[in-house]
Amino acid sequence: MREIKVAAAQLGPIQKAESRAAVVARMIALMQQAKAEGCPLIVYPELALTTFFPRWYHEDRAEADSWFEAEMPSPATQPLFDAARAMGMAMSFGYAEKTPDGHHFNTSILVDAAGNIVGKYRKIHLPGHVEYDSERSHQHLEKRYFEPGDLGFPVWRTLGGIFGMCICNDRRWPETYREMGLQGVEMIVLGFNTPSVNSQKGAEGLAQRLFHHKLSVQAGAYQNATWVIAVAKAGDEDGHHLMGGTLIVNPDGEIVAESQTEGDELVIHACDLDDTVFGKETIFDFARHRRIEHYGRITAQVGVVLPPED
Ligand code: CDT
Repeated sequence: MREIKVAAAQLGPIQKAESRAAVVARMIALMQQAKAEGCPLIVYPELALTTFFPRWYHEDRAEADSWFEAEMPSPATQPLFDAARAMGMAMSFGYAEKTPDGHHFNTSILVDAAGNIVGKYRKIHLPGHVEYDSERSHQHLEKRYFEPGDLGFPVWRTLGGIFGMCICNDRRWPETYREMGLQGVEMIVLGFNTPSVNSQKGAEGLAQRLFHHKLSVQAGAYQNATWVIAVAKAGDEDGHHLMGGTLIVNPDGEIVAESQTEGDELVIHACDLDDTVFGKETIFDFARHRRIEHYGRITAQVGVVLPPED
């Protein structure tokens, strides 16, 4: 048994005018609760420090840089790192990263109980658009503000297991999980900000969005025999609603714990990393059962799959 009690720390809405200091205070309050519950690991959402700013159009890139952290720990997050180290808590959270050479990524980090950043992931699947789009009910400008991640989907041997990260839209793509599954991942932590309506398809509302979210996360967990911790930023941000749906999913693809609110809320479960072993040694033993040579030939032309050559 390799049990790790995880706190999925859903954050309620963060308004545009709310300071990072105020958000970090909320994050520390959740961490104190998680510590009191006996959790050594707390997981926060995507872009945890601010409102979901890609909904706001900035013509001037430099102006948009105000949403980014130029270092980590940054001045605003130093109190979070100090609190985590003092409590001996490991954590993961997402933030907008500006690198010293001027690149911009939607990033999440994994920090061990001593406060060392042991893992970094940069979001690969960036949804939305680059320019202001008056046809949409709301803007989703991730493609404007971020470059696709350049780190792949690594895994890290830490906290007594094999950990991976992805961010929000990544969770809808099977290859996200499979990349990490092929490296033996035992727990994937991810944060998300998902508007509860589709900006281009009015009929797609909260119920369908929650369904697709759960479908993706549960399938990814099951098909790769891994735990998945999926953490929302939820609620009404300046009139824009983000769905909740924070989940802890076991390696059988079952939801074992989920949020009940759209506010700051801990979702806790004691996850046994050894629960991944059965799936990895049986139906999803990739080394024994995958038959890549029979899958077909994928040509350089994207999307065209040809039958295998004789
Ligand atoms: N943050 C993020 O990636 N959200 C997307 C919304 C998709 S609609 C442009 C998601 O996949 O949940």
